[in-house]
Amino acid sequence: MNWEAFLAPYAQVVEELKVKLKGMRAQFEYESRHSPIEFITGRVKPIPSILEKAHRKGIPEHRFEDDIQDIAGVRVVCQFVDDIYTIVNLLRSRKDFFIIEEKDYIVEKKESGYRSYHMIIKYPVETIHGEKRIVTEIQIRTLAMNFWATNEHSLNYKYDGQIPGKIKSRLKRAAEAAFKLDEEMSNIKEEVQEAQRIFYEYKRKH
Ligand code: 0O2
Repeated sequence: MNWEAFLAPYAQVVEELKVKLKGMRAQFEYESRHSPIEFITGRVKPIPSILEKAHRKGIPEHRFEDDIQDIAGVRVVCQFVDDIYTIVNLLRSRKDFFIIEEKDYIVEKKESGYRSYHMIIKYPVETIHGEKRIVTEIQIRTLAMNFWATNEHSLNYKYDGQIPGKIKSRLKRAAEAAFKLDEEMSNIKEEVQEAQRIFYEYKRKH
């Protein structure tokens, strides 16, 4: 496998999508509206992680492009749960990629306690050999969901996917607490947004 050649279009997709999503965020801000996007990150899955997933799921090399759907990954982090669905609707209306699948792990959380909205898309990139459609995963989640997932991800790494039962049940409780935090914040959303608008205007003028 020539990894450099294989991964190059994935890196391009991640960069292009980051630019586009950051553009959306800026547009919300200069229209002086609450931005549903807090921040955006993206990464190309590291080679050892691709190989581990392929091994775990029994995916042969010629199926990597279609069956490992998160080689290119972009994450959109929002303040409020509602914002996630605002982003989902905006992404659904775009004409620059095709949606293959949507997974709502917010309505239906994963066994671990994980919550997020996943959108799997096919994104066309221009290469010197013509257009290539790259399968990409967009994860959309709140700050609280991101906090939980980041910590759980670290623990999974530390324990090589075998988190001890005691920590696992604490993590499940933490996931519920994070969800409760999202619910509580949603109840004062208008107040928070109004305060942020005032602050944004102040920053613009000074
Ligand atoms: P990384 O390091 O983020 O790239 P699978 O990966 O087998 O669970 P599948 O069907 O490939 O499942 O896709 P799914 O469920 O949409 O998960 C893909 C990605 O979602 C994961 O990538 C994580 O980023 C995230 N994710 C899914 N479940 C969990 C979870 O329980 N905890 C955390 N922290 N993240 C999760 P990778 O490859 O695991 O890792």
